[in-house]
Amino acid sequence: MTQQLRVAVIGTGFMGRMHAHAWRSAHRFFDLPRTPALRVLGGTDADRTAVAASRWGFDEATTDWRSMIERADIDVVDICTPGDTHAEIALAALAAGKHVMCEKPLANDVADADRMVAAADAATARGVVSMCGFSYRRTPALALARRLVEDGRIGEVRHVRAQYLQDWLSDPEAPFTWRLDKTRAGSGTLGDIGAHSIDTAQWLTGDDIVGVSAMLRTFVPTRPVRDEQVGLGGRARADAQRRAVTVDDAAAFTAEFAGGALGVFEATRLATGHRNSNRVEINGDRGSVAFDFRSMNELEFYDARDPLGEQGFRRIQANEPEHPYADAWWPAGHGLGYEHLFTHQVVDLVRAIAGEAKVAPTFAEAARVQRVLAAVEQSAAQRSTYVPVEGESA
Ligand code: SOE
Repeated sequence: MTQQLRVAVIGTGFMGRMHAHAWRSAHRFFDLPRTPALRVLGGTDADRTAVAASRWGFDEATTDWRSMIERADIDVVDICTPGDTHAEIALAALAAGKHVMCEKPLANDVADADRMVAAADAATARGVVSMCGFSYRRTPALALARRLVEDGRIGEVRHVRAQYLQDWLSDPEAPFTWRLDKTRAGSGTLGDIGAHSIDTAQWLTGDDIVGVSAMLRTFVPTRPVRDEQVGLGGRARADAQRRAVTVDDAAAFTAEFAGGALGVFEATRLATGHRNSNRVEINGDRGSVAFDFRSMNELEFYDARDPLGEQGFRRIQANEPEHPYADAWWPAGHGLGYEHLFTHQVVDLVRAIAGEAKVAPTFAEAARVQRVLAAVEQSAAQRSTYVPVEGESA
């Protein structure tokens, strides 16, 4: 067994659970230069955190995240909490010399994102690694798409088309959560899943969005407050209090890329019938790539240089040994799932911490996404006026 990498995860929701699974599984399927050890899980409710820590394989549980960061026996802090806490936790962890993984979006606003970038840059000089968890980059089919675009197989990029559609909020009686509170989440669908589309588009094309024209919409202005004792996803009582939603339900925006490509983006959590339809298509002058998470093991590739009589979108199963990450898992054709992306994310972070690979996305890349989010919100507030994206490329 290689030297241990002692991990503290903060957050016991969907992402805390998912990241715990990733830390537990990575070294069991990949040869890693360090062996993750799940030392301590941090949460807000003592009982719930203790139960989760025991089930997810942590040595300890705590409700005091600061105590985790001060410990000499912690090497990595993994932030899986609502966005309003990302900056405070990351700044403290980086100052303490801990490597940091932070869930997306990096922060709730550009100012916090910039503070996190400055702290990460300073910590890098001390050998401390930081990454933002845009997990879809670790999908083998999307990593193949990036390789094809980088290799010029689709030629000059002209169109980027991205829709991220969910429907867990399409029922107006779906209960209020922190994701609907701007002070906690920073924004709604835009920052939650629109951020994935923005990062995926910039990463796949290697090009930055430099300006947007946007609309945001909140279709359901208030939601019932669910009793704490009703489990997540549980129904609120019929006479429950209702609380004002202070974020967007849906976002639609066009985008201009530095290299001239035109982007069309849509993100919503009210697209009835779409549980988690994360789609992206890129059209170049020599071909196209298209991905739909609902068939996450496949990439559609169109090569305009194929003989005319043989042209068409081919569906590539990205599970062959030469596809990114694929050879650590099952024989070709057996496929991977959503959870594998997070294991791959841990693999890449551990290798970066050991100096075997460059870390990506950095906080600087994630701050670039934050700038696009801010420009979308500004444009929407100005009746879709075109708004340039401020700041340098990452
Ligand atoms: C909820 O919309 C959510 O859990 C996002 O927060 C995740 O980033 C995405 O991967 C799945 O959907």
